[in-house]
Amino acid sequence: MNRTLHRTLTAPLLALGLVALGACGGGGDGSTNTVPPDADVVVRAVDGIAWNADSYTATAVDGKVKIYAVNDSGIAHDMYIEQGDTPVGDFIDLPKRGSDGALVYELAPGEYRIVCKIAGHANMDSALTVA
Ligand SMILES: [Cu+2]
Repeated sequence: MNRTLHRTLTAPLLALGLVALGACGGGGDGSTNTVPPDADVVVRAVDGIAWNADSYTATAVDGKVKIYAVNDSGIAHDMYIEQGDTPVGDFIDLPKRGSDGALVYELAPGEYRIVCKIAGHANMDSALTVA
């Protein structure tokens, strides 16, 4: 079912591959999107309606945490930071494979959640611990 998607991705992935080779040590697996070097947290939506980790950690700098999110899966997602059930700041829209975005959140040290609010995606609920 993803045949068209794969075909449209091949060319850009090949082009990006050259760039990514020079920037190893970033995220390891996943897409070849360029991760902002100053990102404190990298969150990847992966196949299986999941984030790529159950928990993430970050150290706030001046109360701020920069979160980069990228869609490495074949379906749409969005990424919200919540404290309890309360959204914090804006969300990052990840409508298709390769979609990405970065936002700076003002987060006091504590426990947060990284969630996707798309119907049926309740599994995408990971912990974010900010020190
Ligand atoms: Cu999702």
